[in-house]
Amino acid sequence: MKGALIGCGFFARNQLHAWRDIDGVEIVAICDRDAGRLNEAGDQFGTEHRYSDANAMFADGGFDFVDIATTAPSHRPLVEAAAKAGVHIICQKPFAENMADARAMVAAAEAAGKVLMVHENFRWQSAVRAAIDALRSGAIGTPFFGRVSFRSGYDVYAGQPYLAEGKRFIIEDLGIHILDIARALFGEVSAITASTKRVNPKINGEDVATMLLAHHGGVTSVVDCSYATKRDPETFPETLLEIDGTEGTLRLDAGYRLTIQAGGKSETRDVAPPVLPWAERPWHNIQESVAIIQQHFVDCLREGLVPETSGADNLNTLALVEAAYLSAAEGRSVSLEEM
Ligand code: NAD
Ligand code: 89V
Repeated sequence: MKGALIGCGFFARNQLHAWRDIDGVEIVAICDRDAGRLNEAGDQFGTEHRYSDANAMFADGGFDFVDIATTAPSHRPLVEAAAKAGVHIICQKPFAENMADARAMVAAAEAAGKVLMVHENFRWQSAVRAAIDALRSGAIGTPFFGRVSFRSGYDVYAGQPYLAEGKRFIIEDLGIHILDIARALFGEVSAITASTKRVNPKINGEDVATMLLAHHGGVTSVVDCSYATKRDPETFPETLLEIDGTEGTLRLDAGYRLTIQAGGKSETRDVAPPVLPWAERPWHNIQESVAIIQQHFVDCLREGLVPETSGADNLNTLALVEAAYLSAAEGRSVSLEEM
């Protein structure tokens, strides 16, 4: 299976490492408008075909899928060009800056008969996955309350300076992952209430968001995110969980410790992710999930299955992001039907 990658920036290195480790997959072409980044990635990964223009790369072809690793503003034109070129697509989050663009991308891939998956990787982190699997197996009965929490003071702006520049920040960049985990755990959402705050005066967007979600299945969840939380130990980039069910409780605590209490027993497991050979702490958790989600994409292509985080699925996560911003702006609960 041959692939191409567009966007050789900060995060794409992880994607290139992960592709290199997947059996039967080869990245044969890469593209970036920035010649320095293009050549640095091309030299590191030995990629011969290098392009500054994605349309030229699509015109030359020679690959089955494209991995779009650019930031959101470029996603729609690149996804539409990929669909037109007749290749399968994996696209980074945030999938789009608005619902109209996201729906147009899903429609373009559908019309072309190609698979479109969003690189929504946090639900694929092995610690989070262990919690999802335990919950789905009924380990604590039927859940009725959940807290999905990401609080950190890690300097994310050093590696990703654009995060400090946008009008929107934490819900769009990080909250999107945490809202997606809430969907994976508790199902779809009927209404959301959100409040946001900017604590760090050096950034333009909000760096704190607290959201209350009413899920169709009857769970109420709290999704809270902060990049302004100075604490020790620093837990970046761990998502912590507290879930109450009719038969017990599940906790994913700092240090990747999963505790399930049910039937009078308490079991604690170490669910820490491995540090892959090309990974480094503290990013190893995210880096492992990149390898897992890309393997999932390849497995789906090989077996003709719809990826769990398909473009169509991701519309529901993106709708939560939009609804959260609307709720915070207007100081009211927002029904997802409004999206
Ligand atoms: P970046 O700005 O460092 O890199 C993006 C690269 O894309 C740049 O080199 C830029 O020149 C190139 N580019 C942009 N538009 C292009 C176009 N039309 N044609 C060719 N090249 C183009 O950004 P980043 O920090 O690597 O983030 C990329 C995406 O990955 C973002 O959407 C970000 O939210 C996401 N991200 C995801 C995770 C995750 O865990 N899933 C983690 C970090 C970043
Ligand atoms: O995963 C991400 O999307 C990153 C970060 C962890 C820094 O929020 O942008």
